[in-house]
Amino acid sequence: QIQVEEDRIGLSPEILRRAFLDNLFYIQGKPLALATKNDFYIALAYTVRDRMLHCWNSTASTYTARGSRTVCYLSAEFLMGPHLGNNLINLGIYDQMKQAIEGLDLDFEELIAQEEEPGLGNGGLGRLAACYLDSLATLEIPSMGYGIRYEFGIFDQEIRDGWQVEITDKWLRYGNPWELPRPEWAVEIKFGGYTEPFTDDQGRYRVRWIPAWSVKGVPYDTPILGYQVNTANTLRLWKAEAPESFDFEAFNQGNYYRAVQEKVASENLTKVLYPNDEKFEGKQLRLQQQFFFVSCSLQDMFHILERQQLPLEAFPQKFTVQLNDTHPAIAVAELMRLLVDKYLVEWDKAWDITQQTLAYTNHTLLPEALEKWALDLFAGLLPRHLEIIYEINARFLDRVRLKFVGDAERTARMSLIDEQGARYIRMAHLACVGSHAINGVAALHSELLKQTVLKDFYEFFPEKFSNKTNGVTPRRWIALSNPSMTKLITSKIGSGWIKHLDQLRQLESFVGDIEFQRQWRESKRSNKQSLAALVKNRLDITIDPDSLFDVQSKRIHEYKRQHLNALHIVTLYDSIKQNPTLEITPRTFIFGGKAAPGYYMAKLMIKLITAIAEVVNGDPDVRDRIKVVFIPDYNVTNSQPVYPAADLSEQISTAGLEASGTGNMKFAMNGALTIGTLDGANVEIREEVGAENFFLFGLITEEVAALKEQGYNPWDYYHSNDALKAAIDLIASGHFSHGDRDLFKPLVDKLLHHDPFLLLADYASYIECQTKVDQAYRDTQHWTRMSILNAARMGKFSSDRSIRDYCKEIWKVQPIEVL
Ligand code: 26R
Repeated sequence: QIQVEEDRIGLSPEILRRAFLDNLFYIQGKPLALATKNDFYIALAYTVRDRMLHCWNSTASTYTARGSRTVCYLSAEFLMGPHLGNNLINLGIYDQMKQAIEGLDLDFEELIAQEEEPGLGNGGLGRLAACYLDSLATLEIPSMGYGIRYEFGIFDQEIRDGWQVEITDKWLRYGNPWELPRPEWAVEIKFGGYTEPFTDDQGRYRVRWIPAWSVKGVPYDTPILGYQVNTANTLRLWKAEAPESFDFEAFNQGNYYRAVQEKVASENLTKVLYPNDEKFEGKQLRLQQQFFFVSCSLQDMFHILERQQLPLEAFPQKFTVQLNDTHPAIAVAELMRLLVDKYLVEWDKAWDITQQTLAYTNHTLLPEALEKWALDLFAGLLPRHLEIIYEINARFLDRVRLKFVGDAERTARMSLIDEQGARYIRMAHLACVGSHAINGVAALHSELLKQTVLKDFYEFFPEKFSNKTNGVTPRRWIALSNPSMTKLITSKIGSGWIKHLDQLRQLESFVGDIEFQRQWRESKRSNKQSLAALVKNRLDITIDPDSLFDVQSKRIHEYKRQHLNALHIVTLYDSIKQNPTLEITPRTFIFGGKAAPGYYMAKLMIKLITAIAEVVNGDPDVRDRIKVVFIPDYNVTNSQPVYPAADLSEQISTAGLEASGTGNMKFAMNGALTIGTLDGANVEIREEVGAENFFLFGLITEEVAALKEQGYNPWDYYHSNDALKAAIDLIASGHFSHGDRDLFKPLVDKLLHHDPFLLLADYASYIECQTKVDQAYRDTQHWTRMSILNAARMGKFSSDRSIRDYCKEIWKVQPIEVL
């Protein structure tokens, strides 16, 4: 009895090893001699999971006993990254487990690398949700992540002939040891059909929704353990399956095949993650996904309320629901429907509950990313919700008219329905009206929200608006991914900083310490060496760890301006070709990132970078001074060795367009200096690390607006800057495309004739700033000082700080310790 218990919870290397062998045999059914790498990985994962289950259970019972208020984070994306390494860090048994495994002559790192990461997100927004779950658990906040269990996550990227090729992400292929299906808590989700009014037996006017079809939502739960606490919260992802009994008719008619077909159709609902970011497409299946996971999650909350025998009025006391962008904004209408139609709460009371419960975070200002659903599509899928939205709108616009008498234009602007031409439902408006709190994700972004896309709403309810600057978890982004720096920092200031990142400030007292500087450089150098080995291994490109590693990794997008970075490379290349003895700091330009499959210009940007790489890396005149690498399939796993190896972080979006950025934080925390515009969280990073430790360039938001206002003409910049003209001409000439002058024509033409992201206007400033970087890197000591100060002053950008702000100012929740 005690023996079994010990093997499932014991933490010494000896017990871990025995437990691992036990799981290998009893779960994978393999003795050591016959096991594959995947068998080892699964056995290892179960050995870790076993050690989390007590925490998970105690957490649940503690929350129930204490009747705690729960944060429900609703997100269509959770970009969790691999669980194993992170759970080992949070359990505090990384080194013990390594010892246990290596004692069996197995390669520990190789087993960890076996995990297929759950890539259930596109980029920033999904990864933010994952960092927030880590901080919520670490801060001991009762919380639950709710989302979709996509069978295929974000596609895997291959580069063929320099172009992106998409491969389906079969992440569940070898099983997922971290999740537990909970079919007993499945819920039913209805779609389509029509509504009809009726009078119920108490003489009340009501509406009945007669749906046309339904699916079943099955929850899959993953424990989310905090760092060195007993709290293990839950990520609950919903999978769509065929409904239990909807198709009886088909069976009765003997139409067995149709019934089976419908089963297949049901499962399509959660089949695949939409790989678009920042470009809205009104796809019916996407609306189905959104409503599906929102309804599943809200129904789940009602079940919890019932199980705890709490009245409906307690809903906002029991739950606070955060909407991660507008993807779950249909929650406004669905919560109203459940309260009014199912639980017979009167409208005003239901509206109070809804508003008190919901809060909305905006993550983008790009107009093309704002979700608006065509009215007929919406009506076909959610006829009852459309009526509810009309009712919300009618009541809301009455209030607008009362406050702004005679301002019909304002009423039209604020309406939940866009009626200029074809009619659409504006999801951001629905989210604003239905929530008690609205926030942006960096100081600048939150200000711009109030001045631009949500201006009317800010004027109507200013008290709802606030800023919550993003953050990232130091557990994954430092402790796990940068062990050499972690060890060095801990040797100086102890390990408290992993939970209290502000403590990194203590490093400032060592900034002038020559020995510490040397160790700091040595750590960075070894991280660069590791990345170089990876690049050699995977791409067969040799890069020099003593060169400056200049990195831009993020989704490929025109507003993020990877092509501005490319123009700098071409300029350097051209100046070396013109002047072969030119002295420059040797640099390695590293790129990584996926393009949305339907985003032609982004794919062409990838081709441009790989084409430049081919020429530059193949040219003996330049290749010892500059190298260009495109790392394929940039995801959480592949990103983890990148941040620790960077010297320079490229954060070069057009001012006003990057809501926050979070990669910028990961780089700086790992001792990279930033070259960046005053955009998103760059503004606050620069404030924290000090202007003297940040390479600033480019137009500011107001100048961008003014320039566009006065009529921007990229052509003028092209003709008045020789280096710029030379760089663009070289690309247009076919120099990087085997003489093909057509290949990059769409990109070049767009820059010369339209350039909506102002690359040409910012070019001179960018190049000048890069020259300063080049100079600064030669002063090794000074660069090291700046690098240390960057890391030391990043405390603000821990997601723990962000979550504390949300808890205090929006969610009104307190930690509950799990014993
Ligand atoms: C509507 C749909 C196609 C869609 C639009 C936009 C789908 C996904 C997105 C992604 C957006 C919302 C996103 O990821 N935004 C990023 O959020 C990060 C976290 O707040 C920010 O750091 C980053 O600046 C922002 O681009």
